[in-house]
Amino acid sequence: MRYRAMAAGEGVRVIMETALTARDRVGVQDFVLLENYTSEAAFIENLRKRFKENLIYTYIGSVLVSVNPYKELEIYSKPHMDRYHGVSFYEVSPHIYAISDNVYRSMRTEGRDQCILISGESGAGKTEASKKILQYYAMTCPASEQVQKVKDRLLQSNPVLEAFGNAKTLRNDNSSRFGKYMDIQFDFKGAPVGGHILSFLLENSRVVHQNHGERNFHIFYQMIEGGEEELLQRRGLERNPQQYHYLVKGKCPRVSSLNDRDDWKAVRKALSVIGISDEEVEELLNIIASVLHLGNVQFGMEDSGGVYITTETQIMSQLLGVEGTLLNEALTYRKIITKEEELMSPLNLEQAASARDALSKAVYGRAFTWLINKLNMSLAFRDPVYPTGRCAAAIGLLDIYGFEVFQHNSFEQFCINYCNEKLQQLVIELTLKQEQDDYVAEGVTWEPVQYFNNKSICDLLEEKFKGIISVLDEECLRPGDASDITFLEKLEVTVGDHPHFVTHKLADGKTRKAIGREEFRLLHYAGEVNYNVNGFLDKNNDLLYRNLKEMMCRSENRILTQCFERDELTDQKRPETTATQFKYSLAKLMEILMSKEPSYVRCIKPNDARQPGRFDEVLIRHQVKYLGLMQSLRIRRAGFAYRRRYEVFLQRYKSLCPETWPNWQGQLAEGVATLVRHLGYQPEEYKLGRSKIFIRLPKTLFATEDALEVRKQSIGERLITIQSWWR
Ligand code: AOV
Ligand code: MG
Repeated sequence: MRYRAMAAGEGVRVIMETALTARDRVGVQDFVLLENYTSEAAFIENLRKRFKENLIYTYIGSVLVSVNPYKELEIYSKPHMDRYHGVSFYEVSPHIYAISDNVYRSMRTEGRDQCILISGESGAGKTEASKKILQYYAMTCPASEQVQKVKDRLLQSNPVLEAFGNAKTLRNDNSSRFGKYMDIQFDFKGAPVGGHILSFLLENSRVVHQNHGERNFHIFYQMIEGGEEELLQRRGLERNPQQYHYLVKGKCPRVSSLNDRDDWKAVRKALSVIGISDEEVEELLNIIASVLHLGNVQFGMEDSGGVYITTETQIMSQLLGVEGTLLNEALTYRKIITKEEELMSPLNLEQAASARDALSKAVYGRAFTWLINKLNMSLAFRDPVYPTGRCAAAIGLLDIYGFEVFQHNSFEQFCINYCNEKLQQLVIELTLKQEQDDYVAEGVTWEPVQYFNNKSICDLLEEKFKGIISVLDEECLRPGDASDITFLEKLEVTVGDHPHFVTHKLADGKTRKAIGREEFRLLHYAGEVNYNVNGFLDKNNDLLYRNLKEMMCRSENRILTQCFERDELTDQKRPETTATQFKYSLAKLMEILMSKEPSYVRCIKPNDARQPGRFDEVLIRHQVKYLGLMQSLRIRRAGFAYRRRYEVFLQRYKSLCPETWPNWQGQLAEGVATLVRHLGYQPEEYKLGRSKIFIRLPKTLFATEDALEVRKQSIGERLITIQSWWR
């Protein structure tokens, strides 16, 4: 064996065995080092070994794979951060901090905007990962007093966003119900000086309805549980979520993993750190309270068929800042404007309930947008010397709602899964491109890899004129008998023969039992989902009756006046539908991400029970498959398993060759060539590119690595523990 040439004296076997046992026990820290890299079983086994040892992070080249431990690990302290600060990516064990640091250093050295794309299904750990990255930058980047303020605001934006935008679902007690892309802006010294948040499609239907076992947005429960007595009294609220229809539809107002009272305190503090004034907080809480009261509005039926309100509305009109009579009228009548006249048409019971719910959704949804704008104002980069100056570069963090499948899936899941489909597409395109570019830049021949491309599913969803969203919009705009069912029928005609679209109808006229008559099934990259079309048209239209809008435009609540602007009333153009707005915002997001240097965190959920220590192989195998991890590994291993920049390789192994030790004075490439010749590398085992060495098989690297251990032992140097390299 090659290492024997360098090994001096006794103990070689012992050290070799230590190395092997460690590798055997904790697996390899980078999947590219797996001998049997095409085997899914070997991949999962490696994940399992590491998970068992609480090693939740593993690389595939530069991609970080993270398995949710569902328990607090002692790996996120300041000393841990320090260990990764300024240290080369591969010199330390895999960690979210290593990725964070690497991205930061790339931004600093190349001056190019970066982004970190975090993906994985609901509950896999995306939001936690994004928070850890933010904390890392807040703790390790240089800071003046001014910068400290920005850091605090960046950090405190999280509790606020989570309170208003997250909720308990059946998949995750703290599930993100909006997509978030956050830019952290840095100055020329590398200090964070500002930030900007883009939010995507908040699931505002949750305000008025929650499925069994789910909750409304956290903020409602936090205010009810944690709000001071006087704060609740002034808003006519009782300290009991059971009193509010909007809070108990899912029949679980309390969640054991959440402490609403403590979270309330944290949110109040965060709002003030962000710079939202006391008056604004008051107004914001008035809005939250008004939504709770709206949910309790009940109607009675008049003999004429019209409706009247049977519940008290005074406090609600005060909170909304609108006149009581106007509010009562707007909830029971609809204004119709013809060329000749304006008519007030009475609503029936069903229409009145849906007008009430539409108002609640609009009020909450727009208040959320106001909050994001407010956060952005607070985070805006202001250069004290050059007020119009630009920051040097930015790091973007993408944390969206993960792919989700429930027993009952509706328009919301359709949008969320569409978003995941787009992100997957981007990841495929970018990783392939990055890899290809690396080979071309280094002058090394690229060997193409077969891979699954989900572009055709994205087309099925969003293609102009014939995609599902187009068909949906068409039905939303069509006057007359358009309904959720006619939408489904149109889909069958338009996309019925698409390989990723299925309904209950079989080609031979028989029925497929697993799909309901009001459902269509999409074969997503991540799995099959049946969508029930009920409510698709309404949710896509998201209409608010004109008189409700008019009323809100006159509100005296200062936040609501900013949310409902009068221009909206005079604007003749029909607003874009929800799905189309979402499609445009995703296209814009993709453009932003494409313009930046991407890094990836791929999150895996180990079990559905959310328990620590449980490694559910079937569930994990499924995620490994659809996240395309084997594919990423194959692409990464196509040709060469391992590659390092010359300086990194030489620095690590120079002690193994008398000519490169202690310092190589010549060209880096020559130094590496001399070193590997001395180590006895055969020509077919490696290639030298322009700035990197490419090694074909892991065993070559293992032998070199073992030799390094032997040398360190034999010359009595402090042993760099095998674990630190292999973990
Ligand atoms: P998600 O963002 O991927 O789901 P989260 O980041 O909210 O998932 O993680 C879900 C839960 O898993 C958290 O509330 C923690 O309890 C736990 N968890 C995740 N990562 C870690 C970690 N590194 N260490 C300890 N516990 C962790 V969704 O937003 O639903 O798609 O839409
Ligand atoms: Mg999340």
